[in-house]
Amino acid sequence: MAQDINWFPGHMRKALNDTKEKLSLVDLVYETCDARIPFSSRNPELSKIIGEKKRIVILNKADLADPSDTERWVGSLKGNGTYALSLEATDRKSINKLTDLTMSVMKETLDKAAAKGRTGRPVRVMVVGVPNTGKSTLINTLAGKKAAVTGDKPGVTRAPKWIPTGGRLELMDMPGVLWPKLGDRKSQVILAATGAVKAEVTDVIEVAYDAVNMLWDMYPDLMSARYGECDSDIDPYERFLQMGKKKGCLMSGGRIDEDRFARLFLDDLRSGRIGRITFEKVK
Ligand SMILES: Nc1nc2c(ncn2[C@@H]2O[C@H](COP(=O)(O)OP(=O)(O)OP(=O)(O)O)[C@@H](O)[C@H]2O)c(=O)[nH]1
Ligand SMILES: [Mg+2]
Repeated sequence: MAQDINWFPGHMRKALNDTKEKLSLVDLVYETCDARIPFSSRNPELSKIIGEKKRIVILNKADLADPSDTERWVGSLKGNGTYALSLEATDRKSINKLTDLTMSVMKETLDKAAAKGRTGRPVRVMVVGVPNTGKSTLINTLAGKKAAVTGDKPGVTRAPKWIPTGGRLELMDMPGVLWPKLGDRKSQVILAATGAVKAEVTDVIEVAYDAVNMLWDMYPDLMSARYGECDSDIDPYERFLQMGKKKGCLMSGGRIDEDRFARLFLDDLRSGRIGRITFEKVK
């Protein structure tokens, strides 16, 4: 039986408290999630805190997700006062639609302020979301400079930080936050597989094995293109070993190095080498 994955260090609890405390300082919240797992990468604790505050849900890393699923997700998230769009935070061009949407969401507030003679004040935005969903990257792209630290692992940003963009936006970078109980096993696995959970707190073989099985069910063509054909009735563990063998992950005596293959597979998945995949479909 696989162990539950838990990762909720002190700085995340502090970040949740900071979010609550600093929310009144901002006009708007950008909530980033991972377009490959739009349900599991949204933190219910954050949602509760954000409450009625204006928010734009950003399905980031859209370049790694299945485009038709992303379109469906954006459609299903939008409405009832919530705004949603998909992005590639590393790409300046894809950011323009976020700036446009922000200005249209804020128009009424800015017009009212202008009527009282307060023109040109910056729109203040807090950027929140689960770890590794591209908050700091998005801020850097919006600011046009490397003002926030980024990294290809979760838990990079440790404390809130205001970053002016030099334009109409002032952004507060927040640490990524998870919540103490991370949903069911599938949610835990896809959060870990896509890199929102620190590798050190997971069993990489278990996570890779479960993710491999999910992807064979959902994207058999992409999987066989990268890891070779497999009999459709093959035992899943045999299939995992066969994939490891094909990728040359062998130990002395010809045994499969499961740990090395698991890491190789997760690296392929995170960097998009398997193809554009979305683990969660709109119901
Ligand atoms: N492919 C792809 N990678 C992205 C995108 N946005 C961010 N990344 C990568 O995702 C990783 C995490 O980015 P960060 O900006 O550090 O994420 P964060 O949400 O600030 O993470 P924490 O501070 O740990 O919560 C980095 O390696 C980025 O280069 C994107 O749209 N597409
Ligand atoms: Mg960050």
